Amino acid sequence: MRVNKVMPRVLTKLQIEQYHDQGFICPIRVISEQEALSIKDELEQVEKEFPEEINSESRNNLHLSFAFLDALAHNKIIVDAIEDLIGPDISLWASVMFIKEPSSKQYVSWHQDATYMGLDSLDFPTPWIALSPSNIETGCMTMIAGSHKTKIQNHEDTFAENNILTRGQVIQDVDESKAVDLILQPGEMSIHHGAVIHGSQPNNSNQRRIGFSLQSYMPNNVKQIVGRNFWTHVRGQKRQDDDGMLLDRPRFNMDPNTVAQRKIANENLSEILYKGAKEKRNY
Ligand SMILES: O=C(O)CCC(=O)C(=O)O
Repeated sequence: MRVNKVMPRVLTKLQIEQYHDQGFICPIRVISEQEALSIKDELEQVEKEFPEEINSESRNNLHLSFAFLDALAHNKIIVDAIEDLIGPDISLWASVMFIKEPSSKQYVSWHQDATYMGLDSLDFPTPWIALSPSNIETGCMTMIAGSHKTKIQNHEDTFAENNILTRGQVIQDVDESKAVDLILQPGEMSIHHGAVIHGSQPNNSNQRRIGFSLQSYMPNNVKQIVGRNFWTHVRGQKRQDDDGMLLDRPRFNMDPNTVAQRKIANENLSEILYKGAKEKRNY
């Protein structure tokens, strides 16, 4: 999808072209480093306070339980950048908090996001916001430039212990000569295409690597065809799906209304992501 706008809101014309040509752009400053670190502090506070709600296996759709993450999902700079790429009617499908603990073996194998998302399109953008430094030492994302132009590749489910993808799904033959590391400071984001091949290495540093992946923002014509259509409305005209609902926004952390909606949305998400899989993990 190409949205030709005369005056982009946040992205430069060059960045828009890069997104279409390479399948990703980076870095884009969203909030200050200070603001990112205070979001990280709040995240670590709620991890202590509500360990049932947020933990390594309960990491999907946290924007429905915590108001400070909902605010990030609706951040004007992020949404303006997305509007530059997909136009004015925007809904969010899901979010994932990707945390790699210090000196841990957790990694993400080469994959294309759109493979198991159950959508009738591969063409949608995912912002990934760094809440701590994301670099080669901490295990930043690496993208294969231009790989979004190929079709979805064969993914092998491995369920490997340290692979933090749902199925541990792997694409075997990847042209690593086109690999680009996405280095981000806290408060910066990258945006990647639903079909770009990417992955990330373990965190070899003594600090956590935390990225909030808003996966993904879509225009209203993209439909969920495996599960039900649960969406968070973000901007513009509201979606009208007859097999789902628009989710509410939390008014405060652990708003019981949206915590309950998150449970339903996560059950739906799990059915979609694990459709046809031989095993099912808790995330
Ligand atoms: O956080 C990571 O290392 C991987 C995240 C990812 O694959 C994604 O956001 O699509």
